Amino acid sequence: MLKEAIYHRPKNNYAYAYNSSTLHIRLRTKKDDVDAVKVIFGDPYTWEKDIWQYSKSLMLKEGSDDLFDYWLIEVEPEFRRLRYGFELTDGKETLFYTERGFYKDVPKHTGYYFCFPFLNGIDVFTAPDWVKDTVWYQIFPERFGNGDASNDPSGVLPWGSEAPQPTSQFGGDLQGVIDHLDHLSDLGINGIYFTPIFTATSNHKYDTVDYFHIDPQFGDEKVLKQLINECHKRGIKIMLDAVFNHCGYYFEPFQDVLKKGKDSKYWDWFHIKDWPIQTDPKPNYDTFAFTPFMPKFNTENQEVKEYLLKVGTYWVEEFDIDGWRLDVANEVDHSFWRSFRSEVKRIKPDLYILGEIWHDSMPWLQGDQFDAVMNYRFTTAALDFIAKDKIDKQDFKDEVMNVLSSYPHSVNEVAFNLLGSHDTPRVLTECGGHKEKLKLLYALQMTFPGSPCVYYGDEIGMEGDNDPGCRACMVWEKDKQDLDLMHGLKKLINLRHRNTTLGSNGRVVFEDSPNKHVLRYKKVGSREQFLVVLNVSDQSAVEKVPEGYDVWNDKVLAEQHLSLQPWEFCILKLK
Ligand code: ARE
Ligand code: CA
Repeated sequence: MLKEAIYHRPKNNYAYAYNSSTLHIRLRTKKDDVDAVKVIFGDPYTWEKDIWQYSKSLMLKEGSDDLFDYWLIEVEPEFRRLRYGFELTDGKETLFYTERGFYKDVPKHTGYYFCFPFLNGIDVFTAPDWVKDTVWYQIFPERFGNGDASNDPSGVLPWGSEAPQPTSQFGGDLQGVIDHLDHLSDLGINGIYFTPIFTATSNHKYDTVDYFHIDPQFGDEKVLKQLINECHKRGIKIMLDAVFNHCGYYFEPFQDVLKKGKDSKYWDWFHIKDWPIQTDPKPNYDTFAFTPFMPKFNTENQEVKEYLLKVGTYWVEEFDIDGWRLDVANEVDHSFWRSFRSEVKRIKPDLYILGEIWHDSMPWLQGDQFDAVMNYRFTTAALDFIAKDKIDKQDFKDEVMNVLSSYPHSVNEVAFNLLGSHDTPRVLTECGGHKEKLKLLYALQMTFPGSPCVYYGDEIGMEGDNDPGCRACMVWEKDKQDLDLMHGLKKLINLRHRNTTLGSNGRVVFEDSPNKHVLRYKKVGSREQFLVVLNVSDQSAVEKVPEGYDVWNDKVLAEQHLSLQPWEFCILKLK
């Protein structure tokens, strides 16, 4: 047994409260090294005649990545406290693993064991229930629909007349979204994520000038209210983008600093290193990246904190929004986010807080800050495997299991799973225009645990390279939309809505396949199971499948050797 590979540390993804009565305990071992693991567990204060009373249970091998196996067990400790250790067997030796290391015999005293001191309800990571049943649609407001020509900025270009440039304006607005809500409802969408809509200078509005008003190019507060009402009537949730890491150059407090220097009462609102302020060749104040137009806030300043928290609560209280997506979330201090969470949840306990983090995010997902992060690791793995043929099936499975085991199940169930966004090339472009690949990606995304998001226009086959290419005007002419693609996606979304095991209520269990390019996984729910088979290849493939109901083609399938056409997939509800 390779002891060096064996790892456990209480809290985070290795030991956490799944809900108010259940603990999940995980263990990592070297891949294919250990045959069985039992957890030894008991209440720390239950002794009889000086002997600690414990039980033993087998752990389930949850999955593996390239280096490790991951083991899991659910425990419901009667008194909400737990001491525990592990008994590992590889056929040759048996070892006991505790907080104090490895032993040949089972340690007698609880002091040696790992400790989950107490399951305090208030500390349990709990994301809003509705999130896992939500299929999001991301809208970049300047480019979705122009419903009101009277608010068009000067120099507006005819809709879709040319490829977008960094400063183009096409006149999209909130009325344009209201006008097209049927399109979203028809697709089965029940959540919209808007990139910023508050007054700002650029077309993307990430350089906020006024946090309390809708950008006049997009409409006003009245139109937003109307939009939110219309959406809520249709069961569509609304998530707005909060840009709290930085403001725009023309934000009044920053302008005041530019004018008055150290005499400005806002001097300490930013991180200014020198006077006079310079923007070239590099700003001498902290910014987002090195963008002088985005001065970074000093969120440790009490006034800044109060100001931004007011923004956070204002739009929830007055406009009843359902979620906040937090821009550049990992560059803002944790203490700010803790206050943010308690403030906004005080007003609306089931508000969704989604942080924009592209990297490992466990420090923000412990229950006191965010409910989820944008799952770009899922995006990259899916694209590298299916769209770009850059990694093989094994690499894909390894990466996915690595991501899933990096977080609690409760976190994975609400992860924001996207295939692309306003910050990446469009998914169809990543597929080299290959629509069959895109359909497989949609099948994967819609049968994966988490909260999937469709980037506007991807459903009808729009293409576009990295920013600004991915931000073209939505195509509304029916004859220019790929309706076949859209109907396929609609069907998948509906399947997901009707069968929650396909979504977050089903755990992913990969299966082997004799075909190198066929990906198989089960979705295991508490009462039912599905089998998903994706043929990621231009060759047909034969796969042995058990008896079940083919929910994609709506027919019963007997146990058989199923022939899959190139790029075909099958979703089977198992008997
Ligand atoms: C503009 C130009 C770009 C140019 C850039 C240079 O359009 O072509 O490269 O300026 O300064 C907003 C606008 C952008 C604009 C940018 C700056 O939408 O169009 O770019 O402002 O003015 C990292 C951050 C992540 C961030 C991305 C972009 O961690 O937070 O970079 N995303 C948010 C928003 C953006 C927004 C901003 C932040 C600023 O979603 O839309 O940009 O408010 C790796 C790294 C990640 C990195 C990621 C993408 O995987 O690990 O950390 O994300 O790549 O670069
Ligand atoms: Ca307009």
